[in-house]
Amino acid sequence: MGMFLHFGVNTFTDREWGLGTEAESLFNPTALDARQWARSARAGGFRRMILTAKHHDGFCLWPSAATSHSVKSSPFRGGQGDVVREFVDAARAEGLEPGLYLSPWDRHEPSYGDSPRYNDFYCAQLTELLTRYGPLVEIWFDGANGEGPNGKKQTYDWDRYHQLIRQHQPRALIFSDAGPDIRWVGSEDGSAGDPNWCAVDPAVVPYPGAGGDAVTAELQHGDPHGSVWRPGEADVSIRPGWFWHPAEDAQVKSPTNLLDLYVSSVGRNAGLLLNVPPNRDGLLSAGDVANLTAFGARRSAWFSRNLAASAFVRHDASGVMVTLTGLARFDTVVLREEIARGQRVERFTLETDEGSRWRTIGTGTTIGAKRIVRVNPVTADRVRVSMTSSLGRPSLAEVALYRSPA
Ligand code: FUL
Repeated sequence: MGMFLHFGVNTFTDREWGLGTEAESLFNPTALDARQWARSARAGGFRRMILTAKHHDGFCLWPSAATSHSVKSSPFRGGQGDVVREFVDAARAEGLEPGLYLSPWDRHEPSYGDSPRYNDFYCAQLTELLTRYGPLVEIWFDGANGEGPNGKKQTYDWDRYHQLIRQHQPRALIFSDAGPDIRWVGSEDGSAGDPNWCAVDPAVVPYPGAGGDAVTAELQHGDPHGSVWRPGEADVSIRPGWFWHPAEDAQVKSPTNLLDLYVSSVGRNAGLLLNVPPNRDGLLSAGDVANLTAFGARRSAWFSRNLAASAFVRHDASGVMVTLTGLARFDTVVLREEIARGQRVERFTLETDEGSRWRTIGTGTTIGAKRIVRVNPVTADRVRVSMTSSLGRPSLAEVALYRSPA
C-alpha cells in the first residue's frame, strides 16, 4: 500500500486540473509539515508515499532549474523552500519509501507540443528528481491529456524517460498504464478486476493514455498468457477529488469504505495507492487523518490473528487441506500463491468439513500475491481449498483464516 499526495497550486485555486496560468504567489502553505503526512501514512499502515512533484498545471514543488514556475518564485519558505526535499526526508524519517509523480502533460511550459524541445525539458526535470533526492521507490507517469482535438500535440519519448530512470534509479519501479513495471489497474475507484492476472500482453496497451474497451479490460484483468509480468496498482482518492477542496471535507471515505477498498485491491492481487491530499496549510486534514488511523487500526485487528497459524496443512495436486487444532469461527480467508514461480490459479473453491459432507463457503478466480475472500461467519475445524482450474500445477504459499472485528 502506498499513499498518494496531490498537492500544488490546485490546492489553492480549488481546481482539479490547473490551467498553467496560475501565479506562483498562490502557493503558500504556511504550516507545511511533511512529517505529519508521513506519520499519518504510517498510522494507516502504508509503506510508500508518492507526491505530485508537478501536476498538469506545470507548477513544480521543487526549485527546478528548467523553469521559474516553481516554489522558488512563491512565498513558501521565502522562496527558499523545496517540498520534494521535505517530503523525501519526512518519508525516510518515518521508515517509508518515497516516490514521485511528474506529469508529462504540462499546460504551463511553452515548449510543450514542440516534441523534441519539450522532451529535453521534461528529461531535465526528471533528471533533477532522479539525482537530487536519494533512492526513489516508484516513478508515476500519468497518461492524462486534456488538450482536446485542437490542442497541442506532444509526442512523448517514453523510451528515453524510462532509460533515464534505469540509469539513475535502477531500483525504482516505473508505473504507467503501459508499465513497464507496474500497470494502472484500469479504474480510479480503488478496485482491481476479477480475475486479475499479473501478466499482460504489452501489445494491447502500447503507450500510457491509450484508450478503448480492449485496453481497459487488459488493464483490469491482465492476461494469463501475457508475455510480461506487470502487477496492477489501484489508485483512488480518500475524497471525491484528487486535490484538497474545502467543500469535500465532509466527504472523506470512512474506515469501513477504506477496508472495502483494501479488499478489492490488495485482496485482489493489486497494490493500493490511496490519495490523501494536503490542505492549504500544508497538512493532511484532521478528518482524513482520523479515518486513515482508524483504517490502520481496524486492518491490524482484523488480520493480526491467523486462526490457521498452527494448523496442519496437506498439499496435493488439486489443492490444500487445512486441519485446525480445534474448532474456529472465521469470516475471512486469505490465500497467497507462490508467485516467484508465476501466477497459476484461475479458479478455486473453499469448503468446510461438515462431518458427512463438504460445504462450499466461497469461490473465487485468480489468487496471485494475495486474495482476500469474505465468507459468511462459519465454525469449522477443517477447510479445503480446491483449485478447480489452473495453468500448470498450482502452488499456494499461504492459507490463513481470520475473524473480522465486530
Ligand atoms: C489522472 C489525472 O488527470 C488526475 O488529475 C490525477 O492526477 C490522477 C491520479 O490521474 O490521470
